[in-house]
Amino acid sequence: MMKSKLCDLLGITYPVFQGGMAWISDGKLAAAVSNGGGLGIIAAGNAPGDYVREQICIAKSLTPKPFGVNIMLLSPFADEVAQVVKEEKVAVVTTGAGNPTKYMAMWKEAGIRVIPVVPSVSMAKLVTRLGADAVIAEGGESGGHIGELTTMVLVPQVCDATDLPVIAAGGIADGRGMAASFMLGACGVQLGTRFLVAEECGIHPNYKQKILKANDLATITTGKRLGHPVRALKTPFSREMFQAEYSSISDEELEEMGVGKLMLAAREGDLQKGSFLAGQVAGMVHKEQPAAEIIRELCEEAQSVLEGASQWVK
Ligand code: TUI
Repeated sequence: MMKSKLCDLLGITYPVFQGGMAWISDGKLAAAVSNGGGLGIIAAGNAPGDYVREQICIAKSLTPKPFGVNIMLLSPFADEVAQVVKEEKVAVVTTGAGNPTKYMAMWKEAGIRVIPVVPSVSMAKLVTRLGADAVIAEGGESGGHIGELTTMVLVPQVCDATDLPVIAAGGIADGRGMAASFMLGACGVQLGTRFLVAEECGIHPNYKQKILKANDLATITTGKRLGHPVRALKTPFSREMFQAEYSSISDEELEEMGVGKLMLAAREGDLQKGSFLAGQVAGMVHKEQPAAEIIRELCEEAQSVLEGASQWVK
């Protein structure tokens, strides 16, 4: 049994979060993860408030357990979604892709547990001062929008910089990664890519197949020139995006190339034009399973790795 202070803080059985993945992490997936004892998280992504409210209602109808909503702060609908989570009294809000300062007091007053993603020590210190309940230290091995540092160097430095519980994210797909995260000082983990192939994850079958077939070098990072690097599977679209970055096209045109491509991948499985976000662990994800089984397997593996760790001490 893997248990940590995070479980008591949030009322969950296992210290495992399912990452909020835009157009992917819906009410059904979040409920399946929460029913499995982890923390399911609905992704607001670039969607409007009504969509997020609908997904919250679906999750509430499928689980009595706590779940969260991830707010992507670059979204034009971030203000609207920030109000929705307050009105719906969701248990947990995680934030990503920006600085959550302007919403913190409002969410705290509403009794919401606020857990920002921090890509750096300075952001960890800032949200600690603002009253965050925990932080997610997400390394650049992750899929989607990524920071500069790897999980291996970010997690211990964030742990040294804050007394808050730290959840490690980026590059974790199995019990070895979970055990390593605990050794770095984290008390929980967040996984995205492994949950892409959860049975309850409703993405297009092409997306699942691409993850299951991926190898260690299957991902590429684009968007560095625009100041928001994004990791995705290598596909005709992501290779084209990568090349365009080094061409003479304007930032506006480059930005425009990415619009709507996440939805094309998730809903249509469009192998040519879709953007299939995934972390570097894609090559470690080998089978489709129910979300609850993923969580159980992950924690059992981590426990056995941690129990064996004393072999190194002579
Ligand atoms: O947010 C993510 N991953 C995402 S969001 C997303 S949707 C998207 N679509 C188009 C362009 C960009 C994103 C896909 N994947 N992960 C959490 C995360 N947050 N990673 C890094 C950060 C982060 C970066 C900077 C958090 C705070 C931050 O602060 C900068 C500042 O000082 O404001």
